Amino acid sequence: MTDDWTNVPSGILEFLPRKLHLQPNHPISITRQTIESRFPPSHFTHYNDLNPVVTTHQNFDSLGFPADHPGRSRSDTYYINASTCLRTHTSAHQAETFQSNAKSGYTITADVYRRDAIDRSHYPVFHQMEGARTWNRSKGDITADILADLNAIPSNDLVVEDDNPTVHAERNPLQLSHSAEEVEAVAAHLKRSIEDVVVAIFKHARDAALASEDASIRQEAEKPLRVRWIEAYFPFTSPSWELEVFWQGSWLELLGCGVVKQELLNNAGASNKIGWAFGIGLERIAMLLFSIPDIRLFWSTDKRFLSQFNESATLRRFVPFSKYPGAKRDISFWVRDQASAAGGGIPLSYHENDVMQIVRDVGGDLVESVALVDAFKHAKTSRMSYCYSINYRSLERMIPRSEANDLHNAIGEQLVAKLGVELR
Ligand code: FA5
Ligand code: MG
Repeated sequence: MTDDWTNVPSGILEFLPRKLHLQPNHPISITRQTIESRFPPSHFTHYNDLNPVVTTHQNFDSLGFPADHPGRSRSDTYYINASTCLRTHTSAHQAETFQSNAKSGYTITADVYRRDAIDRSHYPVFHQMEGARTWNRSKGDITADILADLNAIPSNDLVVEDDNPTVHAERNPLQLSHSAEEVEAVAAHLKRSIEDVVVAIFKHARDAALASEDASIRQEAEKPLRVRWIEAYFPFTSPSWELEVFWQGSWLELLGCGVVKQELLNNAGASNKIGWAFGIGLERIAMLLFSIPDIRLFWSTDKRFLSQFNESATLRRFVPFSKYPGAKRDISFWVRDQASAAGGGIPLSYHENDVMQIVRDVGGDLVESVALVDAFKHAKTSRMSYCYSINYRSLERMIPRSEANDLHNAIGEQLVAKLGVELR
């Protein structure tokens, strides 16, 4: 099953059975249920147990990703072998679900896997929810039907910044087979549906904040929510958008969405349909909902974390248990030049995500963050030097200094063995 394209470490495979989105009283599961409740079973099937191992056809080709798209590279995606990977997004299931789903809409919630940076909001496994809704075009003029469905979504008083036209010839084009009128209607239905989710989420988050004993938290919750639509690009939708919220001083991307490419629907045997799709990151929503400060906490099995969430009670903010001190250690190394690239599985080119993976393999959840602090080229040898600062901190206990040193030394040894670098 494995081949020379395989790059999934065994540590990553251990996440597959966890299914946090199905674990009772887990914040990811509560977040899923909160969003699903805005997409009623009259129109939506909710899929929650699709296999994370998919073909590269499902994850990329069926969605129109070009052959040279960077997302396909072994530095970004976990491959089981050359034709099979761990899904990098729930969109991997769009084509098959458009084909098999009996209702006009669906949601798909699932764990997704990406080789990525290490910090408080990035983890190699996270959860997404895909949502889609279609209308049957063979019925003739369907614009009126879409607008009737739009009016059935509860109205709200959320003010959303939305400065761009629905369609823009260069930046966000209409598809050839669509009329401007249909797409205006589909886009309006999409945006209202998602705004309805955001209003529901933030109503819970605000109620929880207002119940806090901390006056500054209550005060912050009184401020109006700032939300904006911006133009985006995805190979499988056009026009496309992202929704951002202003959170703790900066804009945070919550989701991507758009009008589904007709080719994808045609290939799924649904050529008579037009519709929208979105993909939302559940950890980001859950962090806002419960004010959870670090993405690693979702994987904690510590009772002090898990016991704080109850799906049948009013939502409460997470109260951090004591914050243990961290230990920062720098590591610097020379990257060997191309000419001396050795065999033994050492990759030909240096990629930062390979460093991140080694740090994760050795340090696991004891690593809070990894940040590049310095990079320069040697004037004579042209070799590159990199320095990373690794912050070791457990969410559950105090890490002794000697343990941090041991981890740090082991990471250095692995960098030498697996990437062929020379420690400085
Ligand atoms: C996608 O994954 C598209 N499949 C979304 C989509 C679906 C577009 C359907 C159009 C139609 P993107 O890579 O931007 O897009 O991820 C979507 C969301 O997942 C982000 O907005 C963010 O909320 C979340 N997300 C992405 N990367 C991470 C990460 N490393 N950690 C946590 N959340 C993430
Ligand atoms: Mg994005």
